[in-house]
Amino acid sequence: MKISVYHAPEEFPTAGTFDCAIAIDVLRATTTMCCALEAGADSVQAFSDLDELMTTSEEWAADKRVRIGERGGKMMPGCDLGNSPLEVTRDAVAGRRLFMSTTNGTRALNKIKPVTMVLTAALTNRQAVVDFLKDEQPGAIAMVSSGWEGSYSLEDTVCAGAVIDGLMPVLPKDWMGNDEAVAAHALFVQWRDSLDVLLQQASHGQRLLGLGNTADLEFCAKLDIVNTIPIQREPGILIAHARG
Ligand code: 3SL
Repeated sequence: MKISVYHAPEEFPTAGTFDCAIAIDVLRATTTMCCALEAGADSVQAFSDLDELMTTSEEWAADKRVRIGERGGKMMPGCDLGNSPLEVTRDAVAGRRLFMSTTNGTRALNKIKPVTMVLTAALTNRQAVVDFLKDEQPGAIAMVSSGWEGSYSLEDTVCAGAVIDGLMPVLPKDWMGNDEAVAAHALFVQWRDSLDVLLQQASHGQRLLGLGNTADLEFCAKLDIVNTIPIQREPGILIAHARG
Protein backbone atom coordinates (compact mmCIF):
# COMPACT_ATOMS: atom_id res chain seq x y z
CA MET A 1 0.00 0.00 0.00
CA LYS A 2 1.16 3.53 -0.86
CA ILE A 3 -0.85 6.35 0.69
CA SER A 4 -1.23 9.95 -0.47
CA VAL A 5 -3.18 12.64 1.37
CA TYR A 6 -4.78 15.66 -0.32
CA HIS A 7 -5.91 18.64 1.75
CA ALA A 8 -8.83 19.65 -0.47
CA PRO A 9 -10.82 18.15 -3.36
CA GLU A 10 -9.15 20.64 -5.73
CA GLU A 11 -5.75 19.06 -4.97
CA PHE A 12 -6.82 15.56 -6.02
CA PRO A 13 -4.87 14.88 -9.23
CA THR A 14 -7.24 14.01 -12.05
CA ALA A 15 -4.36 12.36 -13.90
CA GLY A 16 -3.38 10.21 -10.88
CA THR A 17 -4.02 6.49 -10.91
CA PHE A 18 -5.40 5.24 -7.62
CA ASP A 19 -6.85 1.85 -6.76
CA CYS A 20 -8.83 3.35 -3.89
CA ALA A 21 -9.94 6.87 -2.96
CA ILE A 22 -11.32 7.86 0.43
CA ALA A 23 -13.32 11.04 1.08
CA ILE A 24 -13.00 12.53 4.57
CA ASP A 25 -15.26 15.16 6.12
CA VAL A 26 -15.14 14.64 9.88
CA LEU A 27 -17.22 17.82 10.45
CA ARG A 28 -19.68 16.50 9.49
CA ALA A 29 -20.66 14.86 6.20
CA THR A 30 -18.73 11.58 6.32
CA THR A 31 -19.52 11.16 10.02
CA THR A 32 -23.22 11.57 9.20
CA MET A 33 -23.00 9.13 6.26
CA CYS A 34 -21.54 6.23 8.25
CA CYS A 35 -24.02 6.83 11.10
CA ALA A 36 -26.99 6.91 8.70
CA LEU A 37 -25.99 3.67 6.98
CA GLU A 38 -25.32 2.04 10.34
CA ALA A 39 -28.83 3.11 11.42
CA GLY A 40 -30.29 1.24 8.45
CA ALA A 41 -30.48 3.83 5.66
CA ASP A 42 -30.78 2.09 2.30
CA SER A 43 -28.16 4.25 0.56
CA VAL A 44 -26.67 7.74 0.29
CA GLN A 45 -26.71 9.70 -2.95
CA ALA A 46 -24.35 12.67 -2.95
CA PHE A 47 -24.92 15.89 -4.92
CA SER A 48 -22.77 18.97 -5.37
CA ASP A 49 -25.79 20.91 -6.53
CA LEU A 50 -28.89 21.42 -4.37
CA ASP A 51 -31.29 21.95 -7.28
CA GLU A 52 -30.19 18.66 -8.78
CA LEU A 53 -30.77 16.99 -5.40
CA MET A 54 -34.33 18.35 -5.30
CA THR A 55 -35.16 17.26 -8.85
CA THR A 56 -33.72 13.75 -8.51
CA SER A 57 -35.28 13.10 -5.11
CA GLU A 58 -38.74 14.11 -6.46
CA GLU A 59 -38.72 10.80 -8.35
CA TRP A 60 -38.74 8.92 -5.00
CA ALA A 61 -41.76 8.41 -2.74
CA ALA A 62 -41.69 10.84 0.19
CA ASP A 63 -41.54 7.98 2.74
CA LYS A 64 -38.52 6.45 0.99
CA ARG A 65 -36.30 9.52 0.95
CA VAL A 66 -34.57 11.91 3.31
CA ARG A 67 -33.24 15.19 1.94
CA ILE A 68 -30.14 16.48 3.71
CA GLY A 69 -28.96 19.91 2.62
CA GLU A 70 -26.35 22.07 4.35
CA ARG A 71 -24.53 25.27 3.43
CA GLY A 72 -22.28 27.15 5.83
CA GLY A 73 -23.29 24.79 8.65
CA LYS A 74 -27.03 25.52 8.32
CA MET A 75 -29.88 23.36 7.04
CA MET A 76 -31.19 24.45 3.64
CA PRO A 77 -34.88 25.24 3.01
CA GLY A 78 -36.89 22.34 1.59
CA CYS A 79 -34.69 19.72 3.28
CA ASP A 80 -35.74 17.27 6.00
CA LEU A 81 -32.51 17.39 8.00
CA GLY A 82 -29.32 19.44 8.28
CA ASN A 83 -26.07 17.50 8.41
CA SER A 84 -26.01 16.27 11.99
CA PRO A 85 -24.88 12.70 12.74
CA LEU A 86 -27.13 12.81 15.82
CA GLU A 87 -30.27 13.31 13.71
CA VAL A 88 -29.87 10.28 11.42
CA THR A 89 -31.58 7.92 13.85
CA ARG A 90 -33.16 4.61 12.88
CA ASP A 91 -36.60 6.25 13.01
CA ALA A 92 -35.52 9.00 10.65
CA VAL A 93 -33.58 7.01 8.04
CA ALA A 94 -34.15 3.22 8.12
CA GLY A 95 -35.00 1.86 4.66
CA ARG A 96 -34.69 5.29 3.03
CA ARG A 97 -32.26 6.80 0.58
CA LEU A 98 -30.46 9.92 1.81
CA PHE A 99 -30.21 12.61 -0.86
CA MET A 100 -27.36 14.69 0.46
CA SER A 101 -25.63 17.92 -0.49
CA THR A 102 -23.15 19.67 1.83
CA THR A 103 -20.69 22.54 1.44
CA ASN A 104 -17.53 20.48 1.04
CA GLY A 105 -18.04 16.76 1.80
CA THR A 106 -20.21 15.89 -1.16
CA ARG A 107 -17.88 17.93 -3.43
CA ALA A 108 -14.99 15.69 -2.35
CA LEU A 109 -17.02 12.60 -3.20
CA ASN A 110 -17.92 14.03 -6.56
CA LYS A 111 -14.26 14.58 -7.34
CA ILE A 112 -13.17 11.01 -6.56
CA LYS A 113 -16.18 9.14 -7.95
CA PRO A 114 -14.42 7.87 -11.13
CA VAL A 115 -12.01 5.76 -9.00
CA THR A 116 -12.81 2.02 -8.95
CA MET A 117 -12.97 1.72 -5.15
CA VAL A 118 -14.45 4.72 -3.31
CA LEU A 119 -15.25 4.92 0.39
CA THR A 120 -15.67 7.51 3.10
CA ALA A 121 -13.89 7.77 6.43
CA ALA A 122 -14.46 9.66 9.66
CA LEU A 123 -12.92 9.33 13.10
CA THR A 124 -16.01 7.38 14.18
CA ASN A 125 -15.53 4.57 11.62
CA ARG A 126 -11.72 4.72 11.43
CA GLN A 127 -11.09 1.11 12.58
CA ALA A 128 -13.69 -0.27 10.14
CA VAL A 129 -11.90 1.54 7.30
CA VAL A 130 -8.52 0.23 8.48
CA ASP A 131 -9.81 -3.37 8.60
CA PHE A 132 -11.35 -3.01 5.14
CA LEU A 133 -8.08 -1.75 3.65
CA LYS A 134 -6.13 -4.55 5.35
CA ASP A 135 -8.46 -7.08 3.73
CA GLU A 136 -8.61 -5.48 0.29
CA GLN A 137 -4.94 -4.42 0.06
CA PRO A 138 -5.38 -1.69 -2.60
CA GLY A 139 -2.00 -0.65 -4.04
CA ALA A 140 -2.32 3.14 -4.36
CA ILE A 141 -4.65 4.92 -1.93
CA ALA A 142 -5.70 8.59 -2.00
CA MET A 143 -7.24 10.14 1.09
CA VAL A 144 -9.02 13.33 0.12
CA SER A 145 -9.94 15.85 2.79
CA SER A 146 -13.02 17.92 2.15
CA GLY A 147 -11.36 20.93 3.76
CA TRP A 148 -13.29 24.18 3.76
CA GLU A 149 -13.98 25.81 0.39
CA GLY A 150 -10.66 24.69 -1.06
CA SER A 151 -8.47 25.14 1.99
CA TYR A 152 -6.88 22.94 4.67
CA SER A 153 -8.80 21.50 7.60
CA LEU A 154 -7.24 20.12 10.78
CA GLU A 155 -10.01 17.61 11.50
CA ASP A 156 -9.87 15.89 8.10
CA THR A 157 -6.07 15.75 8.17
CA VAL A 158 -6.01 14.20 11.64
CA CYS A 159 -8.50 11.57 10.44
CA ALA A 160 -6.26 10.68 7.47
CA GLY A 161 -3.45 10.34 10.01
CA ALA A 162 -5.61 8.10 12.20
CA VAL A 163 -6.24 5.72 9.29
CA ILE A 164 -2.51 5.66 8.49
CA ASP A 165 -1.74 4.96 12.16
CA GLY A 166 -4.13 1.98 12.19
CA LEU A 167 -2.47 0.58 9.07
CA MET A 168 1.08 1.23 10.26
CA PRO A 169 1.83 -2.37 11.41
CA VAL A 170 1.11 -3.69 7.89
CA LEU A 171 2.53 -0.84 5.78
CA PRO A 172 5.74 -1.30 3.79
CA LYS A 173 8.72 0.99 4.47
CA ASP A 174 7.92 3.13 1.41
CA TRP A 175 4.22 3.63 2.28
CA MET A 176 4.29 7.43 1.92
CA GLY A 177 2.88 8.63 -1.39
CA ASN A 178 3.45 12.32 -0.55
CA ASP A 179 4.71 14.58 2.26
CA GLU A 180 1.14 15.39 3.31
CA ALA A 181 0.64 11.76 4.35
CA VAL A 182 3.66 11.89 6.69
CA ALA A 183 2.44 15.19 8.18
CA ALA A 184 -1.09 13.80 8.66
CA HIS A 185 0.29 10.87 10.62
CA ALA A 186 2.43 13.16 12.80
CA LEU A 187 -0.66 15.31 13.54
CA PHE A 188 -2.60 12.27 14.73
CA VAL A 189 0.27 11.01 16.89
CA GLN A 190 0.40 14.40 18.61
CA TRP A 191 -3.38 14.71 19.18
CA ARG A 192 -4.59 11.12 19.52
CA ASP A 193 -5.57 11.57 23.19
CA SER A 194 -7.34 14.90 22.76
CA LEU A 195 -9.18 14.75 19.46
CA ASP A 196 -12.14 16.57 21.04
CA VAL A 197 -9.87 19.54 21.84
CA LEU A 198 -8.43 19.54 18.33
CA LEU A 199 -11.92 19.66 16.81
CA GLN A 200 -12.87 22.55 19.09
CA GLN A 201 -9.78 24.49 17.98
CA ALA A 202 -10.27 23.81 14.26
CA SER A 203 -11.77 26.71 12.31
CA HIS A 204 -14.82 24.74 11.21
CA GLY A 205 -15.20 23.42 14.76
CA GLN A 206 -15.34 27.06 15.91
CA ARG A 207 -17.92 27.82 13.23
CA LEU A 208 -20.12 24.91 14.34
CA LEU A 209 -19.75 25.82 18.01
CA GLY A 210 -20.90 29.33 17.11
CA LEU A 211 -24.03 27.77 15.59
CA GLY A 212 -24.70 25.78 18.77
CA ASN A 213 -23.53 22.36 17.55
CA THR A 214 -21.55 21.37 20.65
CA ALA A 215 -22.99 17.85 20.85
CA ASP A 216 -22.15 17.18 17.19
CA LEU A 217 -18.55 18.21 17.77
CA GLU A 218 -18.22 15.90 20.77
CA PHE A 219 -19.68 13.02 18.78
CA CYS A 220 -17.56 13.56 15.66
CA ALA A 221 -14.37 13.42 17.80
CA LYS A 222 -15.06 9.86 19.00
CA LEU A 223 -12.73 7.24 17.57
CA ASP A 224 -13.84 3.79 16.37
CA ILE A 225 -17.47 3.75 17.54
CA VAL A 226 -19.16 2.97 14.18
CA ASN A 227 -18.68 -0.32 12.32
CA THR A 228 -20.06 0.69 8.94
CA ILE A 229 -18.18 1.98 5.91
CA PRO A 230 -20.02 3.88 3.18
CA ILE A 231 -18.77 2.34 -0.07
CA GLN A 232 -19.60 3.47 -3.61
CA ARG A 233 -21.84 1.03 -5.49
CA GLU A 234 -22.21 3.20 -8.57
CA PRO A 235 -20.92 6.73 -9.21
CA GLY A 236 -22.31 9.02 -6.51
CA ILE A 237 -24.27 6.32 -4.65
CA LEU A 238 -22.96 4.75 -1.46
CA ILE A 239 -24.18 1.71 0.44
CA ALA A 240 -23.16 0.13 3.74
CA HIS A 241 -20.26 -2.24 4.06
CA ALA A 242 -20.47 -3.65 7.57
CA ARG A 243 -17.33 -4.80 9.36
CA GLY A 244 -17.40 -8.60 9.64
O1 3SL B 1 -18.67 21.03 4.53
C1 3SL B 1 -19.42 20.07 4.62
O2 3SL B 1 -19.59 19.26 3.72
C2 3SL B 1 -20.24 19.93 5.86
O3 3SL B 1 -19.99 18.71 6.46
C3 3SL B 1 -20.15 21.13 6.73
S1 3SL B 1 -21.12 21.09 8.17
O4 3SL B 1 -20.38 20.43 9.21
O5 3SL B 1 -22.39 20.44 7.95
O6 3SL B 1 -21.33 22.48 8.55
